[in-house]
Amino acid sequence: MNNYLAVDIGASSGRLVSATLEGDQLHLEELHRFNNSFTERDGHDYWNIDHLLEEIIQGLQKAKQNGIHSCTLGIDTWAVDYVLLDKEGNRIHEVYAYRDARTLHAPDRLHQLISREDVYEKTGIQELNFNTLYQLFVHDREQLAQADKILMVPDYLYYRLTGIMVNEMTNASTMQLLNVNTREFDEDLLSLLQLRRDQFSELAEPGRVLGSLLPELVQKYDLPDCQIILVPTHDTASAVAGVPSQREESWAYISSGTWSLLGMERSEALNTKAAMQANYTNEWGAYGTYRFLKNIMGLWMIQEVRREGGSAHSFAELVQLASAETPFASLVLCNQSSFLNPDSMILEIQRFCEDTGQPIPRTPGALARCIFDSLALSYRDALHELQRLTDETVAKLHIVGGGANNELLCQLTADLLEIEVQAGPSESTAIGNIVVQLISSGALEDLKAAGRVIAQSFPTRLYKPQLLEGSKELLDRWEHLKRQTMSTT
Ligand code: ADP
Ligand code: LRH
Repeated sequence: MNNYLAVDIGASSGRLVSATLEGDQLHLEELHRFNNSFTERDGHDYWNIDHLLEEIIQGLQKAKQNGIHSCTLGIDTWAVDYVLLDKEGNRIHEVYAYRDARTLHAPDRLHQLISREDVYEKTGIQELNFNTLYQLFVHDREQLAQADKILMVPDYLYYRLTGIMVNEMTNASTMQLLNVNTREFDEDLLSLLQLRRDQFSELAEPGRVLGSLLPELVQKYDLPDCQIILVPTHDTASAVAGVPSQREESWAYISSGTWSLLGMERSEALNTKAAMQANYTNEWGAYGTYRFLKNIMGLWMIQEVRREGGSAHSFAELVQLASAETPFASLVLCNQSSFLNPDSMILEIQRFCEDTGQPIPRTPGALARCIFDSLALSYRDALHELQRLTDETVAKLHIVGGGANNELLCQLTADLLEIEVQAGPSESTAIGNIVVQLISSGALEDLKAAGRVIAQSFPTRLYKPQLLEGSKELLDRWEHLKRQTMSTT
């Protein structure tokens, strides 16, 4: 039986999973898991990219120890971060983490040279100050000029494993440098950054067989014989390919991890002015799809609260503690930039509540409750915007990713959005990575068939909307909070 391996690295953790397909049943086994985080050095935040490579090698060694001698392998990670390489293929800088504060004001500066409207019309990508476009805009000019090639993080990992360089499309689209009409790099944006097209590699479609592991790595570390397949290397692209939807009814998703990415899969980009004003994006997906979605601050907020508390509670415990708290006691506007990378998330949440005259959440349970309530209210706004912009009515919302384990947040989402929520699988990203390998090898026909197999193979939980007492007052308070905050920022 064929073994399909997925390396899936999110901002908070990475894993290597192995899968087999038996009839219509996909079996998944996690072989290796590790933490991921960025660290601050000399005032900047960096990823430890060498550590990630070591973890991938360790995972592959475990695969061989588990009897996997030959397999296919795909890699996905978070988006927007990049690596500059010299002519010899060596990295010429540490890899900045997208939350690094150096880009906070970059959009305003860049848009003195080209308008926001023009960039959105070209790229269809929402403005997030950490997009590669803005990161490269503030990157050291000399290093940029020296760069022979610019790869995204997963492209770099593929390169280190195979010696082959490509810019995989789904992740490349998050650079905000691709033109949605030509589906190539936009020359105006490249020249604005003083970059040349040849500093990037070929734009490659997911599904392509890239090559094999470098023989020296196989020998040195005793690795399995792996055929390397390009998957949707942007984790969110893989996550959406891993949704258990047969793509029939009108459905939307929340890819719920470090970020909450709420949107729809579409066959065309929607880069209208209204979409730009609502900050909706058109990221490229597998097989010509687009993810029309919005970034919502997500579970990063609880990750930070947990970390500051010395990781004394598990995520499941924090959900339990939150469930025992008074609902909707204090609310925060999650997408405010102050929550992107504060020195202390706890203090930032407390400051927001104090400034807006709300009770100050002080315990882990109260903080968690405030975060989950506020996220669910943000999802409500985003779903309404999504339906308005696409002129579609969403019949079902899939929640995938680690956040699908959060029963409180899933139920709150069903109640506030007044929609059926199907939660799971929590490993949809690794699953999406694998189904593209299955489609590539001919074992599955397309994403629709994949959705059916995923639905049959992994248990999910259905949350039906329940009537929320006092929802009118709550929604009035939420609207008031938005107006109040707008007038003070
Ligand atoms: P990423 O890929 O962005 O690193 P994941 O999809 O792995 O993120 O999701 C991680 C998040 O999932 C955690 O921050 C946590 O909030 C949530 N999570 C994971 N397991 C549980 C659980 N058992 N109960 C509640 N929440 C959970
Ligand atoms: C989620 C994610 C998201 C991006 C962000 C940088 O992990 O890839 O889709 O916006 O990280």
